[in-house]
Amino acid sequence: MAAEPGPLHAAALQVLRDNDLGNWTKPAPRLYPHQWSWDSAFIAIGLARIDPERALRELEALFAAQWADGRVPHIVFNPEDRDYFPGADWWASAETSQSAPRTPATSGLIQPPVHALALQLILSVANSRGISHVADRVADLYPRVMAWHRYLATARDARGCGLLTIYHPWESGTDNSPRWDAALARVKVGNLPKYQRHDLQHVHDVSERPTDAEYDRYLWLVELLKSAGYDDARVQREHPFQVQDVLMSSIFSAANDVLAEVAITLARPGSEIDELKEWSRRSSRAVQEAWDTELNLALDRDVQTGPVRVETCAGLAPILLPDLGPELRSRLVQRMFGPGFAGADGLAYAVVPSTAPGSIGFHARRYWRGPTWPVFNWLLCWGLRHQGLAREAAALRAANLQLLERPDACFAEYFEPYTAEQLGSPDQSWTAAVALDWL
Ligand code: 2M8
Repeated sequence: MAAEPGPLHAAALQVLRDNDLGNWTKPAPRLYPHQWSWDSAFIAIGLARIDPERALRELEALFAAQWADGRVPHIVFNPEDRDYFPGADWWASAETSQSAPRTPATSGLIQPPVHALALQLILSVANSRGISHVADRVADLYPRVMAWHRYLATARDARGCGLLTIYHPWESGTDNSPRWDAALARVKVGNLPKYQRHDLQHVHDVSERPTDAEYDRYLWLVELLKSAGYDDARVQREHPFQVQDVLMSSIFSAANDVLAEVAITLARPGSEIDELKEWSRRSSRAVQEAWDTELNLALDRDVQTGPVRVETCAGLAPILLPDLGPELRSRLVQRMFGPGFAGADGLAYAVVPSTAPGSIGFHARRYWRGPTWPVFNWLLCWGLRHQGLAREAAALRAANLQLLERPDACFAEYFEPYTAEQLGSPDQSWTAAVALDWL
């Protein structure tokens, strides 16, 4: 007999219910009032076994805002909420690009493509429970997900090298990571319109969020993308921030492999399945080539200056690759659980922090510069499980659940790694969603 869901499960579900706006879910009650791309994918994963129809609606709402060129915007704006900056007006997507939908308003950036993982889980739940109307709607959504992957494989990897290029730290999902410090430092901020941040009003301590100097650069990069009409070919000619992202590329490799399985279940044409498998192999190869034997991590590559030598959780992303060899697999496990990450001295729980303690750019409280993100740990667990490393996946899952079970954890956005203090927003949807999946 299956165990009854316990109080953590009930509390996690309540967070998702409270943040639910009908067809999509806010990432956080106040800090993030719109729909975010990869948050929605993780939310769909958390809901898939509980309510597969609602989980699918989350993805359908997101893909309804897909651009004509296939990109899935990182934010879909809620017209009823103006308490987020930069809002729809700043992005001016529809005014700037023919590809953007007229409505709803969206940003012009992307985020990592975890959506296929959610789609596959929903399809398998629907098929195993005989919920044919959900399986049919997965088949209807599939071409949009395929178009999204095609956009990434072509526009974001114009030379077909396997590494996807990002134009802004916000595209990486690990916004304020030391991964971006050097590239961002080179950005010369021009004539930026005056603006007011809203994020600082929604956290206890402003030092947990990026600095104003960083925000100037973030916003200036958006100005530059707008002046290039959000057009990939133009952006790649002139944009000062272009980095080949190993996390994005590893996720893409895994997601193509998973989407190929969905395509097989849906009896899609063989040519399409072959194409997905080729994109998966290509990215996997390139990420494995980005492995640095000194730092024992995969390194992003700045298009202007070469490998970015920092030690962050993104460097562990090859654990997601479907065709990883045994040697790299065992190095990754050692690195992940070793003294640089989950095995670091003095951590409250043996979970993977966002930046290796003591390495360049590490800060225990700052955004993506040291704290622990349970959602990122979930991704690593997914990878470990798919590598057949069940014992390691179970250990990482257990440590994360212990952290989330603390009475004051409140499904926080991120946690201080030494004290387990909750940071950022409480009641963060994706933290609740991955807890649901783990439970
Ligand atoms: C954070 O990013 C947004 C900008 O997109 C922000 O700081 O305002 C990141 O953690 C990102 O990965 C996440 O999707 C978003 C919403 O949770 O918040």
